Amino acid sequence: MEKEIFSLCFMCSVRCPIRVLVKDDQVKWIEGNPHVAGMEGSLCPKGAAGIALLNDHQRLQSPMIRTGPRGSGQFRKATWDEALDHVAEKLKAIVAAHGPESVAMGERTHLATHVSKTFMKALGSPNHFTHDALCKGSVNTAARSLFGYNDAQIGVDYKNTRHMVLYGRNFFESLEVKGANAFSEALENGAKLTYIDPRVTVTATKADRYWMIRPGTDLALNYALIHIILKERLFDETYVNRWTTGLGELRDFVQPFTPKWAETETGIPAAELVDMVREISREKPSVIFHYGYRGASHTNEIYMRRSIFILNALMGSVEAKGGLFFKKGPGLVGGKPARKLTEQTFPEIKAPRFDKAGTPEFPLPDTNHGVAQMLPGAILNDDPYPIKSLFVFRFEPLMSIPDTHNTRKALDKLDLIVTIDINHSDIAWYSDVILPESIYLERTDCVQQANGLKPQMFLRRQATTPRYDTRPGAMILKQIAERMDLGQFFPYENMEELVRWQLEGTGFSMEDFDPKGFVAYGDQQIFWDRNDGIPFKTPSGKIEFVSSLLEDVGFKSFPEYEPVAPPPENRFRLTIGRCAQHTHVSTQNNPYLNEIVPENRLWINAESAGRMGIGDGARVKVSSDYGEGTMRAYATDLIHPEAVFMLHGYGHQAQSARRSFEKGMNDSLLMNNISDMIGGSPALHDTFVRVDPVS
Ligand SMILES: Nc1nc2c(c(=O)[nH]1)N[C@H]1C(S)=C(S)[C@@H](COP(=O)(O)OP(=O)(O)OC[C@H]3O[C@@H](n4cnc5c(=O)[nH]c(N)nc54)[C@H](O)[C@@H]3O)O[C@H]1N2
Ligand SMILES: Nc1nc2c(c(=O)[nH]1)N[C@H]1C(S)=C(S)[C@@H](COP(=O)(O)OP(=O)(O)OC[C@H]3O[C@@H](n4cnc5c(=O)[nH]c(N)nc54)[C@H](O)[C@@H]3O)O[C@H]1N2
Ligand code: SF4
Ligand SMILES: [Mo]
Repeated sequence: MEKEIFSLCFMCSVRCPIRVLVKDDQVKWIEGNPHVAGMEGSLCPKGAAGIALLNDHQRLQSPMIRTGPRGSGQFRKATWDEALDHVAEKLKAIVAAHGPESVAMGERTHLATHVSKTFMKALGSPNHFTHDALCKGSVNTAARSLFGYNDAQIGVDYKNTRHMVLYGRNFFESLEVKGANAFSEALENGAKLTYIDPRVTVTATKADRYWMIRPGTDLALNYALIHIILKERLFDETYVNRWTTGLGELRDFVQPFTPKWAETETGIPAAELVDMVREISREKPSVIFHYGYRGASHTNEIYMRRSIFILNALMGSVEAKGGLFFKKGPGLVGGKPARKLTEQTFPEIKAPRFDKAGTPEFPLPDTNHGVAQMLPGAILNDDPYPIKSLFVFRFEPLMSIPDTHNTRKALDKLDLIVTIDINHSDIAWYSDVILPESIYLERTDCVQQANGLKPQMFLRRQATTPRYDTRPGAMILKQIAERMDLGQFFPYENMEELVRWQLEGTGFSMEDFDPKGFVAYGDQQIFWDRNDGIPFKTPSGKIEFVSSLLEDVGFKSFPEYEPVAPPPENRFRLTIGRCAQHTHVSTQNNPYLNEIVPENRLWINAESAGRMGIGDGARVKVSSDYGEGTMRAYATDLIHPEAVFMLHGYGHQAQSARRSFEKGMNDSLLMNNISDMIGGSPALHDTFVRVDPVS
């Protein structure tokens, strides 16, 4: 008999709602959940390849304990009891000798993150960190500096917008299915798209206006846009007067940044800037300057992200239909959110975080997430104290933290590396113990609290029995904790009990999720009153152009603009990004997806390539001060001459993932590990590379 199960995809972390058809314990079909607006059967290529992951023999199949030198790939299979006992025993010894703060745990935030945080709190270590800083740390801090809310508390009303501006937000390749469908509908209804990227992406081909910006100069562009808006009084005066502070300072600051000045810095004609601003301001407040994730990532990224949010504020598009909105939680409609294990009481932790987030040295990054890229430095320098053990849970430090050689050197200093993964990732290959998690189709997961215009909850539900000897991560961590005598913080025996515990007091039961895969606290969209009712969480209760968050710790709201130097001779600015067919570093070994995009190529401007004797498809050596490798070139006039571009996530070193082993190149090998020390993002685009033909 065929069963229908509503669940959540996890081929990437967007977690689209899905409908899974299962017959005889086999997944026959996966599609977007038809009951969820914007999904209605849609799935991206990665989501569709979930079935290939389920049946892949080249994923992790059982716990493993390392037998040869680290990185040799020599492991023995172990039973769960053996592996968990081994981890607990080693961990006890490390905690006894070096204190609980010598243990760190990194993960890509996921539904069971409250379980991992609980594990670390129970252990007594402050050193839980997520991917957040690597992905959008400076976006998070910029949002807090203006609104008092972080970016995760902000949503985008794509469907009703009249004009969206994207700064390297490659919306139709770096996908989020619901958003892409909603914005496609807006485009069909006549909305406009302005797209800015040194590279012609799929998104560029759908834009009404495309600017091939000189890489790294988005900040200059925005200062000029603000200059024009203020000079021509194109802003939403009622909104700006009511809800912002520091307009005078902003006006004085942008005075020198004329369109003509910006043309020199960005390469975009001054007249086009003026046209765009006039056009978009006619549609205010239903417009979006998208704050993005990646795109231009430099040591002053905080100011670029702030400039994007400021443009929204000037258009009055913050908390507007067709603009940005603050996500509404169940409390606003008299409901209660799902419980989290972290709500329990834990022993006090006195040690500072390894990354110093929240200390005077690095005051502003979000301490809920920490700053992942600080880990290698902390380990190598025993700063602020020795780190001896790393737990990795759905995270890949070797490929996702810049400067792989440096990260590997740091990992070499550790006494214990434990990885909970589903794939033979490079970090699993480099670990001492590998604990395989059941994939998303094989496990029930923690509740997803989905706040938004309408607060809802979603559930990931087990669709099939696990194919191999794997377990859900929330069970694995509980079972280690029990062996450390910390079992009392994990009040469940299986995932269903954990979900039921989370739902206590919400008024919903697990069965309520059966018909549609989600439950809603109400059916009305909630917008706050733009005249008088937007509860900005800044000290002034307003949008702070002059930011108390920044200034209170000695940073300027409007520092002097530093021009972006072109690359030195025979060098290019390394830029990176994603494609629609892969998730970061996770899916390159998936049988279907590997077939579609098996390797990355180096996009290089055709004229520069021609001058250097590099033909399209030729092998090239790409090198920087940090590392080097070879790959094939894609010589094209679709990229700015100052930049080269490669997809992130290739050049895997784990031999057991045979399809992706040594295919293409790992961008992290080339990158300098430096950060925006205000916002917290790594400056992923601050590295220049040499490109040489390989004879
Ligand atoms: N050099 C460089 N670094 C980057 C970026 C870049 O473009 N270039 N991008 C940054 C960005 S935007 C982000 S978001 C981060 C992402 O960084 P990561 O989170 O490290 O990358 P992912 O590929 O999402 O996933 C990492 C690991 O999760 C495993 N995994 C997948 N599904 C599951 C599961 O269900 N359970 C478990 N236990 N494991 C699972 C995968 O096999 C993989 O090993 O990287 C950042 N770092
Ligand atoms: N298919 C797919 N979709 C995903 C993901 C995935 O792994 N795969 N990951 C998800 C995650 S975690 C994230 S963070 C988002 C990332 O989504 P995006 O923020 O859209 O990120 P990227 O794919 O890294 O695309 C970055 C773009 O910035 C351009 N760029 C480079 N330098 C500059 C510059 O100086 N200025 C401007 N304006 N542009 C520049 C690059 O050419 C590239 O096209 O995607 C999400 N969606
Ligand atoms: S964007 Fe694609 S891979 Fe990511 S959750 Fe949605 S369907 Fe799955
Ligand atoms: Mo990300």
